[in-house]
Amino acid sequence: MKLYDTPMAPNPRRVRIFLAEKGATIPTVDVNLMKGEHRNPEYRALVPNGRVPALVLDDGTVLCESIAICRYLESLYPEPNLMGVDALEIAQIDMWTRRMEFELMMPVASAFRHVHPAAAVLENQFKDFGLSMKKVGEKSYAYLDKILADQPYIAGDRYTIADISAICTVQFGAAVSDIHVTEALPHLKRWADEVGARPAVKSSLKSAA
Ligand SMILES: N[C@@H](CCC(=O)N[C@@H](CS)C(=O)NCC(=O)O)C(=O)O
Repeated sequence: MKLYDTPMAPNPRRVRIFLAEKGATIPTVDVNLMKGEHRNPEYRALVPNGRVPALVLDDGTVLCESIAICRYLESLYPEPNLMGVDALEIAQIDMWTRRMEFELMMPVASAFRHVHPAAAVLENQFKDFGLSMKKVGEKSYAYLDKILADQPYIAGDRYTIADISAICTVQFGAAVSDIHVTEALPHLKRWADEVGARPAVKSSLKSAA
């Protein structure tokens, strides 16, 4: 297996954290988005939508979409379980993961892609849209703060892929989208400090070449 990865981006980082939590390592190939390597014909031939991450299996099968990749890896490396053990828990973790993707990752990523000067190589930028997405992201942070007042982790009482999705987003938001977990969000801050201190989360930070 080979993982096509990129250092700073939140989606591939989800897969790196997932693997690290399981104590698994697989070879990775870094794709430099800022240099447009994901648009090279060789990469497009492998991954037609030109996104990262992508997992190439030994028989040449290509899996895209972070959660689909994690689902595959969860089957290969079942422990520790990060995606649910029974019908209800699987559904609940999926529900929260999808919320994290649509309500958190999407606005926070859009705030970067449409506002940050460095993202101009990736996006036809509409700054007003990006700033409106920043506000949507901030509202989602406030919503999560309320959720985390009543439960320790995003999907309930244990750490899961939903937390991995959220911590990648929150740390990305602080780094490049100017969205911050302030003292006014004490429950989100407690969660971000705790999850951010996990060895798998810390070790997954890679700097760009
Ligand atoms: N839904 C996909 C999203 C993948 C994605 O958009 N990845 C970004 C990096 S985080 C990317 O490849 N961007 C390339 C581009 O913007 O052209 C997933 O969950 O993996």
